[in-house]
Amino acid sequence: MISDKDVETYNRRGYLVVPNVLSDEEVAELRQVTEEFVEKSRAVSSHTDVYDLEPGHTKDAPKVRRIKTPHAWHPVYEKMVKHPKILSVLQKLWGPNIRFDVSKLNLKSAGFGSPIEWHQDWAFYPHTNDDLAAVGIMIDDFKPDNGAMMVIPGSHKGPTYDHHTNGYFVGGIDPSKSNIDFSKAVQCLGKAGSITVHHVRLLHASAANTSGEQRRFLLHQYRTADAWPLIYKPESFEKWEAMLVCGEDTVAPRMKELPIRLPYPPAPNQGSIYENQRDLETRFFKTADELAEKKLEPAE
Ligand SMILES: O=C(O)CCC(=O)C(=O)O
Repeated sequence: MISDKDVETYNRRGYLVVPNVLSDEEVAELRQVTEEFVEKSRAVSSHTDVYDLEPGHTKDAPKVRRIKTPHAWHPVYEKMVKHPKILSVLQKLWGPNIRFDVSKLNLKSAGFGSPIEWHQDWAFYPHTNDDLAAVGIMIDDFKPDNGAMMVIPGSHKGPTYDHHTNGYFVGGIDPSKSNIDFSKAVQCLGKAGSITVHHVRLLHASAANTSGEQRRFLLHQYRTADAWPLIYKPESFEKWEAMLVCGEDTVAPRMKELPIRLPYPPAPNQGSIYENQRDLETRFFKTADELAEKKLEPAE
């Protein structure tokens, strides 16, 4: 699925966009199931184990920001976790032994999809080594104006940035307090059925979706089998072993000296990253509402 050159590119830039991974039928199936979930969200009025809701969600106008752990709720999502083409990409990057962690589906709906502020996944779940990545499946075309994920190439080799505000972990970087050169950011664009793979230490974010087209992104977190989490204990060894998606398991974690900051004390707003980031003091992105208000302001 990917070449030696792609592996070199991934190691240098910290991310890849791989086209044509899912068939049109697989994409259509994901879209249909996702629409069914959004339809069912009319029955809820606050965040649940399944739904993270956009501000303004109502029974009549359902607005879902994220479906949490979709692989746990529907076989169409579950099947994606061991998709042979996705695993072949990861095996080319890391070798044979790979463990899944968790999935999430960020919807970023047309006209109101919320932004996600700059962060590194590593700030949430450091491990004994950093051979961890998130795979993002594009369920829609990712275009310049529908909130495609943005990354800062090469940032996976840099520091682990402060994701705290007022002494609490908020899961986002305060742009006014960091020395990050955001002008280096690039968007990960592609057709539906493409995937992104981004390194756990890579800086990434995404703007609000102010376009008329949806941007649904099914994300899976994976790691090499010899990466052991530093800040949480697996629920049971059985469950830990069951997350191995290919190759052989080990009880001998590989250690690497890496810059680590712990996500403690925990975010005042618990829940999804959207909730955590509510306490970020300075934001990089405007929400769709803020952008709409700006457009309505009379010209000076
Ligand atoms: O949906 C996106 O654009 C970014 C996803 C992400 O970084 C996250 O959910 O942690």
